[in-house]
Amino acid sequence: MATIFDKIIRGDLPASFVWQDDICVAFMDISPTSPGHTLVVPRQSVVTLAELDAATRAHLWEVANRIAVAQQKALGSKAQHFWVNDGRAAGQSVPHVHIHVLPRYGRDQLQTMGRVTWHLLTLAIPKKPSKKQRETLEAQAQAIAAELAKS
Ligand code: DGP
Repeated sequence: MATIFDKIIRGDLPASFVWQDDICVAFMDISPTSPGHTLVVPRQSVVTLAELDAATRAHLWEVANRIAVAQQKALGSKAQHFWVNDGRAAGQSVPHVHIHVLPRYGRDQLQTMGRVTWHLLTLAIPKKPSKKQRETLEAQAQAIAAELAKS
């Protein structure tokens, strides 16, 4: 069965893309835990990292790292989490492997803890961002994409 991410990759659902190549895509998380929260997703629709070949796995991490650098330049983040819920029992809600690149801005521990808790508590609830939220995601995506294009 097609995952939400398959539908985004096919263009059947909207998303704010920061990167696309033959192997993977990256787009803004619909429910960001911090401003700029990006997902790196292989075009191959498998659930866990172990189901990918080594070259694809390595490519995903390379793209995730480049996105983190671009987030710092574009959005002023100071550090980031690379976060993988690698299977359902690890809290994965979309059964299509992906790396969260979650920017951190410094002095944001409490805010991030609150947002992570909210994120986990509401994972099962379908999200419908407002027009303004979509515009914010799109603006952040374009800023990150512009930095990636320079690198
Ligand atoms: P995980 O729990 O690791 O499977 O995280 C899945 C993430 O996917 C979660 O942070 C929210 C995000 N997400 C779910 N549905 C959509 C969607 O339709 N569009 C986008 N852009 N992100 C989504």
